[in-house]
Amino acid sequence: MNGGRPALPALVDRRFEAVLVWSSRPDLGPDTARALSSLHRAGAAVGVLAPISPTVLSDRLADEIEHPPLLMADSSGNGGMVLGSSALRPARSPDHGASLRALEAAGASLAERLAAFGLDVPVYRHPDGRPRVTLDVMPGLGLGTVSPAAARAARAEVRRLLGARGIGGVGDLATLAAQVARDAGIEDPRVLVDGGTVEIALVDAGDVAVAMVEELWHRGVDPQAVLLVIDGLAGFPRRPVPLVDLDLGAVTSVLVNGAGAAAPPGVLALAGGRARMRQLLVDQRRRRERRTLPAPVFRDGWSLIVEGDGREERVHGAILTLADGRIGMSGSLVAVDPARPPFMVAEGVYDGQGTRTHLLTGPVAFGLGGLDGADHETARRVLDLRTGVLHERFGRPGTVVESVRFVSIARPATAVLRVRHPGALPAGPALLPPADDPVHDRGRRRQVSWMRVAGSTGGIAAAATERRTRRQGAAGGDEHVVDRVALYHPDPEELPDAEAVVEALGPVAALGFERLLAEHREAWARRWHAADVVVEGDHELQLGVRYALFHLMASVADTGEAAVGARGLTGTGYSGHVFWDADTFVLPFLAATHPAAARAMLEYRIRRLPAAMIAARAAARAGARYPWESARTGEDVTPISARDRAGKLVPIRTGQLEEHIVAEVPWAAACYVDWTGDEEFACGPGRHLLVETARYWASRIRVEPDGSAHIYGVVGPDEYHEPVDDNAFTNVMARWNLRRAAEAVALGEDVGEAECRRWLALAEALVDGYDGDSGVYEQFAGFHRLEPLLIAEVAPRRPIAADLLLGAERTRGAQVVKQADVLMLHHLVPDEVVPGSLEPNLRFYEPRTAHGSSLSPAIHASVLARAQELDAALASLRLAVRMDLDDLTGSTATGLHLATMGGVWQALAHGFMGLRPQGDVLRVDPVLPSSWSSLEIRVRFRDVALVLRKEHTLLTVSADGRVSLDVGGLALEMGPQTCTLRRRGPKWEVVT
Ligand code: IFM
Repeated sequence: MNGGRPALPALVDRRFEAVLVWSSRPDLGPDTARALSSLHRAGAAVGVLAPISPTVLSDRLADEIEHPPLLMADSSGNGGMVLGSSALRPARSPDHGASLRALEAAGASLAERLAAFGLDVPVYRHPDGRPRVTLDVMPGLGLGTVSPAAARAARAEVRRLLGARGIGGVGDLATLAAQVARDAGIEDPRVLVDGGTVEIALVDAGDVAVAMVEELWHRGVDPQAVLLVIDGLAGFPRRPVPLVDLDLGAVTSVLVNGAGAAAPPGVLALAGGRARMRQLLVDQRRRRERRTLPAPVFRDGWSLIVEGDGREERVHGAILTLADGRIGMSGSLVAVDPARPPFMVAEGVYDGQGTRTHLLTGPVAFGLGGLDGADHETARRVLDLRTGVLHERFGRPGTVVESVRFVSIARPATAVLRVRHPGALPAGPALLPPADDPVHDRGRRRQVSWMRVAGSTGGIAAAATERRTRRQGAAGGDEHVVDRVALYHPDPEELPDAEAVVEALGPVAALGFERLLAEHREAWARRWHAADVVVEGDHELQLGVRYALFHLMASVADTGEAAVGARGLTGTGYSGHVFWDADTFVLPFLAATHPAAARAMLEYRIRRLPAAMIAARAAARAGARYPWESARTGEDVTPISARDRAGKLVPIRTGQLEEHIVAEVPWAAACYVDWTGDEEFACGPGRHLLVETARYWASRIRVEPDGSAHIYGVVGPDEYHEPVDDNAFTNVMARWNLRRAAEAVALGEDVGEAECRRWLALAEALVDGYDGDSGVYEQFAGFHRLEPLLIAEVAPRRPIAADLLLGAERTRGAQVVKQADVLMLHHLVPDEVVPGSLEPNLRFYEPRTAHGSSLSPAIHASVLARAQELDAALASLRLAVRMDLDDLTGSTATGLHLATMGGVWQALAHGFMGLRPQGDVLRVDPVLPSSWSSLEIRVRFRDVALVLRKEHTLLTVSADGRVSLDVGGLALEMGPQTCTLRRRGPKWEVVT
C-alpha cells in the first residue's frame, strides 16, 4: 500500500519520460492540475488532451498552476494545438473543403437510412468548421453526458431504442454510419456513438492522441517512454489507433474512472479514479526527485547495443563516442581502465608544430575515479541514436553500476553524467586528466573542479560540478547517485581563462539533469527530422545508416568555423588533421540537410585561403594550393615519414604530391551553393576560393608544344602509385575547377575576360586519359602498361591492403587500385566525364580495386547504383556501413572513419535516390534494390524541406515550399504539397 492506495502495478512501476492525461472532462480539477504542474517542473514532458479549447484550458490553468503542461490539445480534433511554439496538427489533415462536402452528404444519407427505420433524426453541421456531422438519435442524451450513472442509463436507453427499430445495437449503428460515410467518399471515416448521438468525423480523439505522441517523438521522447492516463471513456474511440511509423501500442496506457466499463484492448484499468491518477503523477515526480536514471529504449534501427568484456574497449569507446560539433568524448566505461583510457578532444584545438601538430586531448568528465574499469564481467551499453544518450550497465551480479550520459547538442561543450552505484562509492575527481597530454593547471572553487590543458597556442579549460547522494536502493542496501555537469571552453588561439569557465558552469549546472536532457533530446530530434534516411526492409543496414548519420551530425559545429578531421571528434587518428575527407565526403550530407554546418566547414577553408596562397607562392605557383593535411594554421602538416608494420621508416609523399585537394575545396563550396543557393557566399568568399584555386591550376598545368596540357608528378586518390603523370582524377577535377570558375565568376577588376578564356582553353587542352574505343579512362599515363592483375581474384577478401598482401613493390607495378579513383569522377563530377562511360569504367576498375582505403566502398556503392547494378551496390554499401561497427580496418580504436560515413549518405542520396542539384533544379532519378520496400530521404534544397520516398513503382515527394524538380526527365514544379509519381517503363508520370 502507498498512502492508503494499493502499490502501483508493475506496468507503471517505472520512470516514464512523458505523461499524457486524456481527460473526458473539460476541467482537470485543482489537484490533478497541481500534480501535473509539479511533474512538469521536475522535468517530465506533460500533455493534456481534453474536450476543451487549449486556449481556454490554458487560461484556466494559468490561475491555478505555475508550470502548465507542455502540450495541450482539444480531443475533438478541433484545431488541436500545442502550448508553446509549434502547432499540433492531428495526424490526418484532409482537404477541408472537399471533406466538409463529403461529410454533409454522409450526414444526409445516414439520416435517410435511419428514416427508413422510422427514426426522424436531426443532423447538425458544426458551424465552427469542425470536420464532422452529428445526428441526434435520441436528443437529450448527448456527448456531454459525463456522470457514470447517466452514461450507463443513456447507453441502455439507446440500445433499447435501436433494438425496437430493428437496427440491432450500437455496433450496427456505427457500422451503418461508417458505410454511408465511405459511400460518400470518406476513405477512413471516424464514427463515434455516444449517449444519444452518432457522429461522423474525419478526425477523432484517437487522431489527436496520435498527434500528441508524434509531437513527443519530435521532441525526442519515444512512445515506449510515454505513460497515457485515460480519465474516463467518454469520447474514447472504439477503434484501434494506428500511427504512421510509430506504434501507439508502445505507449503504456492506463484507464482511471472507467465507470466499470471494460477497458479498451491494451489499456490497463486501475481503480481509484482521479486520486489514482494523482498517485501516478506524484510517483513520476518522486522518481525524478530521487534522481532515477532514464531507462534505455530499444527500437529497431535506432538502438545500438554494444556488449563486451573489456578486451575491445578502445574500439567500443570510439564507436560510442558522444560529440556535439565542439567537443567529443569517448563512450568508454565510466570506471576507467588505465590500459584503455577514455579521451576527450575539442574541435580545432591542436598542439605541436608543423607535421607534429596533433589534436589536443582534454580533461575527461565521463570517468569515475576510484573505480576499476578492468574489474567487471560484462558491460552493456546502449547508444540511443535518436537522442544521443548513452546508457551503460557494467559490473558483476549484485554490484551493477548504471549510468546515463550525453554531450549536449543543444548546448555545445556541455557534458552531463548520472551514475547509480550500489554500495559505497570511493571518492574521485570530477575531471580526469587526459592520458596523452599534460595538465597545465587545475584547481577547485567551492563545489567546482576545474582543469586546463594547454596546446601550442590555445587549449581546453573544463569545469565540473557534481552532487553525490546516498539513498536506499530498491534491494534495501545503500546506493549512491552521482550527478555531474561539466562545461568546456576550448579555444584554438588562447589558453582559456579558468575563472570564466567556472563562472559559466553555474547557470548551466543549475538547469539540472532533467532539463538538460529534455533540451538535448529535443535538439537531436530536430536534427533527425531534417536528415533521417529510412531504409525499409533491411534492419541491420538501417541501423548502420543511422549510425553513420549520427556521427556526421555530431562531429561538425554549425557556427564559426569547423575543422573536421578525418576522424571527426571520435578519436585522435591522423592527429586530427583535416583531409579531403571533410570537403568531399562529409560536407555534401550537411550541405543537403544542415547547411549551417557545411558553411562552418567552408569557413575553415576560407580563413586558410591566405595560407594556401602562401603555399602556392612557395611552390612558385599562382593562386592557392590547399594542403593535403591541414590543422590550425592552414599550412601543410602532412608527416613526411612513418613506420610501416615491419617497423621500417617509409617516406610519405602525399603532402608533396596529392594535389587534387586543391580542386575539392572549391568543389565543396560549389556543392554548398548548389544545394542552398547562398548567393552571398557564392559572390563573396566562395568566388574567392574558385578564382584562387583556378589560378593555381592555370599555373600548375604544363602545355606541351603539341598543344596538349598536362599535370605531371602527382598522387591521385589511389595512393599505391606515386608519383604519376596525368592522373585522370586530378586532371578532370582541375578541369572542372577551371570551367566552374570561368562560368560562375562574374568578371571584375580582379578577373578579366582574358583570364577566363585562358582557364577555358587550358581546361579544353588538359588530357584526361579517355580512350574512345574502350570507353575507359586510363587512371594515369602508363597505368595500362602495368601488370594486369585482378585483385578481386587474387585477394582472399576485400577490402584488403593490397600493398601488405602483395608487397609495395609489386603493387606499384600492378594495376591494383587502392580506392575509387577514376570512378570517383563519375561520382563527383558526372558532367565532366563522357556520357555512357560509367559502365565500361566500372567493369574495368571495380575488380582492380582493393578498397585499401575505407573511403572506397561507399563510392563504389554509389556508382554501382547509378549503373543499376543494385546487388553489387548493396554489397558495397553494407561494407561501408559496417566499416567501424565491425572494425573492418583494424583502426577504429583511433577514431571513426567519418569519410566513410559521409560516403554512406552519398551512396543513398546520389546513388540510390539519384539526387543531384543542377542550377535551380533538383534532379531525382531513383532506383531501389528488390530487397528494400522503400527508401526515404530528407533534404533541404534551396531552403525548401523535401521528403522523398521511393517505393518499387512509386515516388512520393513532399515539399514545404516552391521547388523545381526533374524526375527522370519529367519537369515538376511543386508548391508546398505532396506529389506522387508512378514509373511506367522508362518514364515517370504524376499520379496525384
Ligand atoms: O584522405 C584519406 C586518403 O584518401 C586515404 N588515406 C586516408 C586518408 C584519411 O582518411
